[in-house]
Formats: sequence, structure tokens, C-alpha cells
Amino acid sequence: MLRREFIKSGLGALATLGVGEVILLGAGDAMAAAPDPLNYATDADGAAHKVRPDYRTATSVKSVCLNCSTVCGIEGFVQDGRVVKIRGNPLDPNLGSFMTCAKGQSGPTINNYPERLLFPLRRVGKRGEGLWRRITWEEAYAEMATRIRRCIDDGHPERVAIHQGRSRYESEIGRFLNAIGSPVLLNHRALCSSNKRAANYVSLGETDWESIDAERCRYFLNFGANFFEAHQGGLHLVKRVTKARFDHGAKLVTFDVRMSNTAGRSDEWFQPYPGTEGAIALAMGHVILRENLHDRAFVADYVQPGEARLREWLASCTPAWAAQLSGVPAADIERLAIEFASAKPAVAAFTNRGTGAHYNGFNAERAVVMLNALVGSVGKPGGYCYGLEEKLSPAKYPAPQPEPPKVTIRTDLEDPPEWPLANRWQKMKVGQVVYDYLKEGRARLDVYISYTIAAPMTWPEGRTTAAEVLADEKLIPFHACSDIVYSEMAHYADLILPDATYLERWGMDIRNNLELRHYVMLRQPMVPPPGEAVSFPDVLFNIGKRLGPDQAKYFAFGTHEDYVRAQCSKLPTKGPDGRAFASGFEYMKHYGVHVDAGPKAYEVYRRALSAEQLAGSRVDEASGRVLKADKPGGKERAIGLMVGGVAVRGFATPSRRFEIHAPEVAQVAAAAGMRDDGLPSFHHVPGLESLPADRYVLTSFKWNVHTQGRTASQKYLAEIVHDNPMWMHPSVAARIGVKSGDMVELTTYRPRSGTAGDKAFKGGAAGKDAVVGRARIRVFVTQGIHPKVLAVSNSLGWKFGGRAAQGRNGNRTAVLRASGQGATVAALGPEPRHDDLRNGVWWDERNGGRGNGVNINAILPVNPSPLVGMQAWFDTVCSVRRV
Ligand SMILES: Nc1nc2c(c(=O)[nH]1)N[C@H]1C(S)=C(S)[C@@H](COP(=O)(O)OP(=O)(O)OC[C@H]3O[C@@H](n4cnc5c(=O)[nH]c(N)nc54)[C@H](O)[C@@H]3O)O[C@H]1N2
Ligand SMILES: Nc1nc2c(c(=O)[nH]1)N[C@H]1C(S)=C(S)[C@@H](COP(=O)(O)OP(=O)(O)OC[C@H]3O[C@@H](n4cnc5c(=O)[nH]c(N)nc54)[C@H](O)[C@@H]3O)O[C@H]1N2
Ligand code: SF4
Ligand SMILES: [Mo]
Repeated sequence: MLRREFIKSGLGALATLGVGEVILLGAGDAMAAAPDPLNYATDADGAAHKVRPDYRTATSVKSVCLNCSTVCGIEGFVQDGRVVKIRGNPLDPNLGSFMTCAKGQSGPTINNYPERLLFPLRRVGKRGEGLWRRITWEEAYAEMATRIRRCIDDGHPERVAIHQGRSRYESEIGRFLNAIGSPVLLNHRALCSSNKRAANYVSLGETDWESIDAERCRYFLNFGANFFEAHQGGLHLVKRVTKARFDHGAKLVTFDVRMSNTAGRSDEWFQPYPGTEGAIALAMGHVILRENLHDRAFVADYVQPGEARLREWLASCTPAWAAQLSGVPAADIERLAIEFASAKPAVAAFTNRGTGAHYNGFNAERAVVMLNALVGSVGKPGGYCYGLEEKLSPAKYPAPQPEPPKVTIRTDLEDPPEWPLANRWQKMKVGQVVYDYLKEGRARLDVYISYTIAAPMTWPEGRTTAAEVLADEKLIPFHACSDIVYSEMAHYADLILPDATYLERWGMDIRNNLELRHYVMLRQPMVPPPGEAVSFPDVLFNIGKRLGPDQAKYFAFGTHEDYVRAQCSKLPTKGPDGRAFASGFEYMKHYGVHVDAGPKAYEVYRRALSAEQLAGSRVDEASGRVLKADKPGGKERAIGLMVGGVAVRGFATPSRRFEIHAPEVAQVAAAAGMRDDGLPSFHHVPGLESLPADRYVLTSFKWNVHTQGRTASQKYLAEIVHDNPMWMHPSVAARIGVKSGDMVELTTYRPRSGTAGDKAFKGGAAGKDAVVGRARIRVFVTQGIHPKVLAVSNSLGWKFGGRAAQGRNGNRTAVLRASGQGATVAALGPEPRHDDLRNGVWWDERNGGRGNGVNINAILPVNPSPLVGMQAWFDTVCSVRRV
């Protein structure tokens, strides 16, 4: 009866779904909904007309973009309840202009996407079947509260987990988990950048991310960052790098296995063999020392180990050695090292995922960062700088009181023992092993709450391991998913919590500032969320209020808006232009940004310790460190370093020096049964040392107009890029006899592990030819790629996410057939009038288009790198044949 009489079908029907009614959603669904798309409005008499935005009459709202992790300050123009235009907020010190990227411009289209999730939905039928009943928020909150309460009462609050992607709500989510007593906040950092962050922490101590003083820099050595298209803060860096190149002829050298837009715009581009950046950087270090081009004083005062030990260690890392490993000519390595060091101190050697997303990524990143220390560019104008306050500290941005105590228990899921450095400096976890841990019974969850993550699409083995575990009710008994569209993640949920988009919600935001001063931004709703969508922090707070008095007291402050208001309470009330405001919150609502005054964070390690800091301290003569106990009789900690008779801050490492040699890493590795000299020495990626002629390395990369799983549903962006043929060097194409446009079959293989840690994971090192998966894919033959590398972008090939993402025009009859459930539809709701997705998806394969691409993650293996656990995305061995 359920199926035959009451079921509505397709996302389009969501708009008219009544409480208690059932809807069928699935991979094939595509249907128009009632809301008019962007720039169309409905008159009082019901007729639709195109809106011609008149910015003079539009309301301006300052906020923060989140179409990628660069989080630019923005200003939205709102007319007739719609965001009709976005521009940059020049007060954002990083952006400093009205400019945004194409993704920033397209953001508002997701607000009006006809296939937004509008109501809480409860699964009926089997998980993953796609049958949903509309429920009220009260029912959703009650179910969540009951299940979480049960875990608390059973003494197992750690069986409640929140798994987040790019959240920006650490404080709010942390409060919720502390209130219920669970430490299990899982994240995506190991998929993203944990090797880079760990490398910066090991070397510099107090930052996970450099802030290159790019505008003043004279020489950029870029190891695997594609900042003209991607990169955390890419837009901010591009602007300054471009200025430096025009203003004073700064040179940009890029290492990338592929001619990215950054490589193509560089003065020189080199294609190293995958995973060999570490060797190249060490060889450059060798040349710099040999030529005595290092900053002798900086190395003597601030670097561990000293010069003699460095020379000894780098003696064998010759350009010839690195050339043999990397394929980059020794003469070039030599020349670049000399050019770089000769331009010191306004130079910067830096990385991103091209260097970090490898099995040896942690050491490779450290080796590159080391180059800045050798030439003394760390902290110098034009050099490799870093800020001091790059997090939302509770002291400055206080959360409402009372706050729950911090949870102190640990679990294997959020602190996996095989990767002892994963959580050493920052909670980076090892997100990609979560599903394997659940499958292997190493962890148990009763309530799994997912937020802004799309594991079946963006995770390695997404459509196999992740989807398999998500579908299994024994392994994940209950899954609540917060999303804005019906994603593949939402498909495997029991409860769908429709979220407000980043243009419809509150929040405080911050990132490292290339102007080297602390700043903060406010995200505020430009328009209210559609339907019954509720911002995720409010969902958590509403559940908290229903958990019982022990928890409810931490959520008595009100709404997320109230929370953010409290966080702004210590901000000034007088604006830079002299305007007065009633509160810090009103100040932030007006400007969107607050920047601290004061000097730029240059050479912070040279800052002298104050008399107050020195009170009660002593100097350890052997190491030169200034030691102090936090309380009388307490444990002593190094707070500074004696340099030239002055007690200075130094670096926030155990030695207070820039640590090229990090004894702690050696100790941790030894405890985990690995041999490590504590130096960023080079070890080849196991399995890549000598690839047979018919094996290649499969790489993936990001487009300038897409961000992982969040932009495919934005029609204008999908229109620009919807297809991802595999890049292939002409020599490979000739070998297997294909040309651009031909189809091939790609086969991927399991990595060969090297360490004790990863031998314990997934049953140990795989056999030589264990296949992960196979995919059919079109090829794009280009000189712009290393002959041993094949490259496929991520971000495409969605089975879910509505018509733009799926690359399918909407058509009612087609939808009903695609649903394949024989469902009769009671009431579909009004025909949308101006729905350019009905016929406007010109790339729909059924109309002769190219379709929506391939999801390559389905065949990429879970592959955490040693110690830190970062996913070694770019090490996958593959073979390819013509079909
Ligand atoms: N447009 C856009 N911007 C984004 C994002 C997005 O998805 N789209 N995502 C944001 C996020 S979360 C992140 S983490 C950043 C990522 O920013 P980036 O790290 O800059 O970008 P990726 O494409 O992940 O990887 C960078 C490059 O590594 C190259 N590469 C692969 N293997 C190797 C190798 O062995 N050696 C070298 N030298 N290079 C190699 C790839 O060809 C690619 O061009 O971007 C952020 N900004
Ligand atoms: N092959 C390959 N895979 C990669 C990478 C790669 O280079 N190659 N890069 C990796 C990197 S760097 C990262 S950071 C990860 C990121 O991967 P994820 O952490 O999965 O993040 P996203 O893809 O950004 O977003 C995931 C989900 O958030 C939903 N979403 C978007 N906006 C909102 C919102 O406002 N509210 C809610 N509740 N949900 C929202 C989207 O619909 C989508 O379902 O991907 C990784 N995956
Ligand atoms: S760079 Fe990222 S944050 Fe900035 S405008 Fe583009 S999408 Fe938005
Ligand atoms: Mo990322």
C-alpha cells in the first residue's frame, strides 16, 4: 500500500511533501521543484519574471564564502529575498579586494537549487533504498535525543560520533560532544593536509600553515601546490605572487607531475617522478651548504642540528643522486638551489598536496620547509613567515557560559594507535580508516552523525568500503546526515537533517593571514534557509536541550546567533572609520571583519621574553633553553632560548629552535617499531622505486571551478567543468594505441606497505597484484604530464546531488521510469516555470553530451602514510589498456 498509493517520487516532489508523506529518492531521480531559480521571481499574481538586479536598491550583507577552504570575506546583495550578487569584502586582509573566484560567484545558485533538501526525512524501508517519510523537527530531535541519551545512560557516550568534513564549527560541535561526554569527533584532515600541517609543527612548533610574505618575495620554489586553481588560500597567494612578479620580477618555479594552471604560469616547470620532492629538496640543501650560501648566523642561533651535523647528513644527497630518483636534471637542481639561496632572505620554498599526499609526504614536506631555515628566510620580510594567533581562541572569542568540561577519554577511532603523530599537535585523526575500523570490529558506534562529508564520493574506496559500511545497519546502527542536497552520503542515512547553506547561517571564521596580523570574520545569513532547513549548530543545540538537565544547562543560552553574539562580545565597538556600535556583534555585522592592530608577525622567534615571562625561569646551559615551571614545583617547560645573551622566544618546538632534527619524531617512531633518524631523510614510496614498463602512478587533482563534493550541484560550475577525461602522455597513448577521446580500462592496485604500523592495518601488506578496482574512462592525450603518471580529477561522477551534479535533464516521465519502483505519484506539486535544469543540462549523455564524468575515488585504495596517517592519494599504482 505504501508503495502504490502514498509515494511521491523525485527530488522535485520534495517541495510539496506533506508531513507523514513518503517520497522515493534515488540515484536516477531528477525532477524540478517549486522554487524559481536564481534571478527569477514570482509576481503577486503568480506570474514569473526575470529579476534584473539593481544593486542600488539591494541590501548589502557582509559574510564569508565557504565554497572552498580559502574562506574569503564577501559582501552579498539581496533583492526580493534572493542573493543576486556576491563580491569580495576588501576589509578581509587576505583578499583585500572586491574580487572573488568563479566558485564564489556561483555560491548563491545553491540557495535556489530546485533540489535542496527542505524538510527532515526519516528512512522507511531498507537503508539505501531511497524511501523517505517527511517528519517534523520535533520528531527528529526526539529520536536523536533518545538514542544519544541511551548511549550516555549505558555508560558509552563514546558510541556517539560526529564525522565532519570542512566544518568551521569546532567550538560548537566540541561543546556538544563535551556535553554528552564523547571524544569521537572525526574529520577529513588526513585526506587533505595532515602531513603538511605536521611538518610545519615539527619544524616551527606553533603553526600548521605558513603565511608567505608573498608580495615582497623574490623567489618562489613551489613543490606541488596548485595555488592558481586550488590551495588553501590560493586566491590570496595568487594575488600577491602576481604582484611580486610584476612589481619586482619575482621568479616562480613549480614542481608538479602535471601542467596545472600554476605550472603553466610559472617561469619554470619541472615534472619530478612522483613522490621524489623530498630528495630534490635535500639535494638543494646540499648545494646551498656546499656553496656556503646558507645564513650562517640563523643556522647557528636557531637551527637544530648545527651546521656540522647538517653538512654530514646532507653530504650524500647530491644533485646527481636526486636527479636519478626524480628525473629532474642535476644541473637544474644545482642552478635552482643557487638562484634561490642567492635571492635570500626574501625567498620561500613551500608545498601542498603534490608533495604531502604521499607515503613519504611528512619527510618530503619537512625537507622543503628546511630550505627556508638554511637560507634564513623564516619570518623575514618577503620570506617564509607565519602568524601567531590563527585559531579562534576562547579567551578572545568566549563561548556562552557555563561550558561543559573537556572530555578526557580516548578511543581508537579518533586516536588510532598505528599513527602516533596524527593527533600530536592538532586533532588530525585518520578519517579514512574509520570505515575499516568499524568493519574490523575495532570500534563500535551506536549513533553516527555526518556533517559536510561525502565519504562515498570523496573518500578512497568511497563506493566500496565506505558505502558498504554506511549501508550496514549492524556496523552503523543509526546514521543522521546533515546535508543541503540529497548526496550519496544522505542516501545512506536514517535521518536527513536539511542544513542551511553557508549563505544562510551564522559563524565565526578565521584563517592564516598573509598580512601577518590576527583577524576574524563573521558569517551571517544573507537570506533565511528555504523550507524547514536548520543550521547544523542549531540542530545540535536543540538536541542538547532535549537530553536532560545535565546536558540542557549547556545549551540554555539560546540559538546559534546568540552563541556567535557571545563570541563577539570582546570585540571593539568603534569602527576603523570612527562609527560607534552598540556591541562587538553589531560591529561585526556591519564590517564583516575585524583586524588586530599592531606590528606584523615578522621574526617572532627573535622577540625578547618579557620580565614577567622570565620571572622564576632558569637557563639550561647545555642547550641554551630558558626553562620555567608553570606552577611552583611543577614540571619545567622550555619557554625561550638564549641568543647572543638575550632571552628570546625562539620557536615553540621542544628545543626552541627550528627543528630539522626532531628527536621526538625519532622516539615516537621507535616506540611504534619504525626506524627513523629524526631527520627528514628520503625514503622512496614503497612500490614506486622501480615501476615496470606497463605500470603507472595514478594522480588526482582539483579544478579551478570545483571543490570536491560541494560544487557539482552548482549549475554554472557544472556547466564549465562536468567531464574528467584521464590525462595521458603521448608515449603511453602510443604504447597502448589510443588517442584523445578513446576509452580505456584503468586498473588500480593495493599499495605495498613498508612499516610495522601499516602492516597491522587492513591485514598487512598486500600482495604484488591485489586489484582495488577497475574503471572505464576517456583519455586526454597531452604533453603536459609526466610519462609515468596518469591523472584524473576528482569532484565529478556523482550519482546523486540532483540534476546539475548528475548531468541529467529533468523530465517527469523519465524520472518515474528511472525510479523503477512502480510508484504512483499522488501529487507532484506545481510545474516549475523557469527551471533551466529541465532542458538546460546540455551535457546530459542522453542528449549526446559528455555526461558528468567519472568518480575516480571508487578505485583509489585507503592508504595512510606512516606516523601521521595522511592519505597517500598520489601513490596509486595502476595499469591501463585500450577497450
Ligand atoms: N578550486 C578548488 N580550490 C580548492 C579546493 C578545490 O577542491 N577546488 N579544495 C581546497 C582544499 S580542501 C585543499 S586541501 C586545497 C588543495 O590544494 P592543492 O594541494 O594546491 O591542490 P591539489 O589538486 O590537491 O594538488 C596539487 C597538485 O599536486 C600535483 N601532484 C600530484 N602528484 C604529485 C607529485 O608526486 N609531485 C608533485 N610535485 N606534484 C604532484 C597535482 O597534479 C596537483 O596539481 O585546495 C583548496 N582549494
Ligand atoms: N581523488 C581525490 N579525492 C580527494 C581529494 C583529491 O585530491 N583526490 N582531495 C581530498 C581533500 S583535500 C578533501 S579536503 C576531501 C573533502 O571531502 P569532504 O570532506 O567529503 O568534503 P566536501 O566534498 O567539500 O563536501 C562534502 C559534502 O558536504 C555537503 N555540503 C556542502 N555544503 C554544505 C552545507 O552547507 N551544509 C552541509 N550540512 N553539507 C554541505 C555536500 O553536499 C557534500 O555532500 O576530499 C578529498 N578527496
Ligand atoms: S577562493 Fe574559495 S572562499 Fe574565496 S571566493 Fe573562491 S570559493 Fe569562495
Ligand atoms: Mo582539502
